[in-house]
Amino acid sequence: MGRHAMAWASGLLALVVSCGEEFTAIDADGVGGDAGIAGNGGKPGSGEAGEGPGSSQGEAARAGQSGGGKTMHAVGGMSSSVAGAPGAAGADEKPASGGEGGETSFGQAGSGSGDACQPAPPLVAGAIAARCVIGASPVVDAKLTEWPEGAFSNTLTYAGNPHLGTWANNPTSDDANLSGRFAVAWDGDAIYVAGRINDNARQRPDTVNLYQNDAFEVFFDGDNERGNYGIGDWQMIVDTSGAGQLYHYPSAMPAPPLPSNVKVAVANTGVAANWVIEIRVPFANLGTASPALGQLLGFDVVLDDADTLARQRSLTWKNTAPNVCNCAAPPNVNPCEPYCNTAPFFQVMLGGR
Ligand SMILES: [Ca+2]
Ligand SMILES: [Ca+2]
Ligand SMILES: [Ca+2]
Repeated sequence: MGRHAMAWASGLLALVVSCGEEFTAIDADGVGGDAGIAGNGGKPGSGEAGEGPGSSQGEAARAGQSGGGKTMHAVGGMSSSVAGAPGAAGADEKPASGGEGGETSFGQAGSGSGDACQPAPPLVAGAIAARCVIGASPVVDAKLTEWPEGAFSNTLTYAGNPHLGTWANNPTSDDANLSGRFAVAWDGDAIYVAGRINDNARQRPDTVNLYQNDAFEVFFDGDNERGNYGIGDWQMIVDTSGAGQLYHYPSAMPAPPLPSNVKVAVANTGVAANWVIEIRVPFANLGTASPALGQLLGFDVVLDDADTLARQRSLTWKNTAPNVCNCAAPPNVNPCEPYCNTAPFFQVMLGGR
């Protein structure tokens, strides 16, 4: 069983799951509202009615993130701050403006002769480029000022990406409900990922299986071998509290916490339940200790959204076969989800500055 199956069996929702079949969700608590997340190619649910700001505020308070407050979270030896969720509807997220000055932008240091980021390799087909930041590495503090806006060109939306769960099929409301953008960078020691996530209601109902919460998942295949999960293959999950887990299919849930040398910081943007995340993963953890210009890693991103219940919808950046899932134990011949097998991943190339 994959993690979806185990999760549904243990949550509020009683359901039967086999990867490749549609999920059936039952609202066991009688509250109503959303149906659970649907299976691959799943059916539309009951819509988004009832996911108002009041629900957001109430759930945020339960998670210790009530409006206006600051909560400190230590993750992987780093502190991260999460401001409270005001619960107000808003436009596209913007990074918090306070205290973000003075950081070096990419491309403003280390250029010129002898630059380890040169020459920039040509982008390989089927890959995105991670920006080389040797000499100007980002600080993992959930302040994304050192990430140029243009770097966030990788998007996840209901209209544009594989998705599961309950959606309105309305671009405006769906994008406010869950959407995101991310950027990737690298230096000689680590790969960095920054994300900007739009959400309308913050929710953290599950402290055991973090993907049931509002969460950002990053997948790596360190040597790009693209098969069953092995050494250097990662699914890391970070929720809006800054807590993180490292899942490794088909290992049993709950997944262990992230290694202490992985740094994560998250912050609320102050608009709706939108949030940002910044991640640093040492290459050594991915089995590729000597990164080089032009090197390829398997890579993928998933966004999870819980608004009134445990996870109600998700977006997957790359998913090669969403309707023919077979997440059976290895050998996994036909994976549909990046948590089953690294084959559905896209690639990130270690690019120039
Ligand atoms: Ca930063
Ligand atoms: Ca949402
Ligand atoms: Ca949410």
